[in-house]
Amino acid sequence: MTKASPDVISRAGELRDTITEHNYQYYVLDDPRVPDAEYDRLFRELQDLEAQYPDIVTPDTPTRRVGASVETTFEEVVHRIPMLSLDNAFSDEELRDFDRRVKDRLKASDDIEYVCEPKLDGLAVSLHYESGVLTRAATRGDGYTGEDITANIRTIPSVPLRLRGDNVPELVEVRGEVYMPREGFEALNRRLADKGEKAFVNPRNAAAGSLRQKKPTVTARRPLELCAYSVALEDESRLPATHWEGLQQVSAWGFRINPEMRRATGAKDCLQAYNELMDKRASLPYEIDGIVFKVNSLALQQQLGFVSRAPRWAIAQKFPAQEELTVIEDVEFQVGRTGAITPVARLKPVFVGGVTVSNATLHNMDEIQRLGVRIGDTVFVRRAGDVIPQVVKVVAERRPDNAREVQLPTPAPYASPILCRSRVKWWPAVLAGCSARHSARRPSGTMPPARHWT
Ligand code: 9MJ
Repeated sequence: MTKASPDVISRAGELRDTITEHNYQYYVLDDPRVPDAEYDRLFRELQDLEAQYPDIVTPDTPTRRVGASVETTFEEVVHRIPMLSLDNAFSDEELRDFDRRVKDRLKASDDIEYVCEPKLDGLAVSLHYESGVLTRAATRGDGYTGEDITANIRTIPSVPLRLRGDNVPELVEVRGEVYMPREGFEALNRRLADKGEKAFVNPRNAAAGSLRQKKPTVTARRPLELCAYSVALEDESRLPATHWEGLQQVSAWGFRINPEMRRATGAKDCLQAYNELMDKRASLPYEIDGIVFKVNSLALQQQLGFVSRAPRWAIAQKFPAQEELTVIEDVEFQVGRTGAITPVARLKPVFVGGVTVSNATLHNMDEIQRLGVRIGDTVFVRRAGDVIPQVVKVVAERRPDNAREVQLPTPAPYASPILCRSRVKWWPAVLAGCSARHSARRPSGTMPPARHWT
């Protein structure tokens, strides 16, 4: 093997730093600094050098996020500090009770300062960095023991393989949530549907399924992100005084932290943060299922301690659920202006995503087949953000004996339907032949015009 010259070693180091910086700008700050073509040239140059001189490869090189032959081990990992869960508050009153308990326990007369964090709906993970390099990533598991998912976590571009900055501690553990942004989730489901594979019910399941892969090459193709929300140091004397400052430190090390985080003093301010985040919920590019309030002072957190499996210094206040169960009472066919026919499920009304929903799109006949929907089925209905409510899963165990198959509308005998691969199209002339139940009537309720969602 040819030994790399000092010039080659130096150029490889320069390329690694430049590419790592571009990755940070792109994946963490969402602010790319170079066009893709330039990035690709740099990446290829580094790949070529490393192929020619394998001994210059470092554990944190950006070319090796996906190890060629490495498989995720899922070996058992005991958490040095347990990854406990959060208590929930389901109403404003329960949040006020929480704040009262905190103040009573601390014998505080002044209002308490909290950090308010969007509660991402993903999977909690723990990342260990030794001398600044990512050495181990684990799932939360039961809070005490998780699974080693290092090879999969390395494929997530917003996870730093090396901490930024010079003054990094010897051993640090960063915790956060791995999640799949809405756009990536929808693109992934489209891709799976095109291949005739089963789609994921929601972004959380998609993120979980992606992390559970044995082959990191599969995980690498999934649009996952990591958002950090806490830090623990071996050398506690290096911890800042507040959780907020800890988050700023984590951000400086190169992690994505949530830009919606803010501080609030007292329960009233917290409830205002809850309402403001609720108003923003639909417009965020990722799903959240609530807001987490954490006592900001680490000294006060320590004083409060833990009860059973949850910290006394934090609580999650939940948002209305975006998925509920209901029953399909009928399926009708809605005809758009272009003649495209969309099956619409008439549902037993259900409160989901903050509104009462009585219709949900079934998209097309392929989708009905893929889901295996029958009239009478109990189904998961999902309404996330401002999108049309969707039927995402049939609960097979709850199928009644009299469940009926969904029938296509019967066309007039003189007209022939045009059957496309993924959608049934009918010429408008055919509509005259449709029965009343399959008429072009626009369904009442929450559905916008067909052209937005067929
Ligand atoms: C989420 N899911 O976004 C925590 N979380 O803190 C945030 N989860 C958490 N914090 C301690 N922002 C345990 C869990």
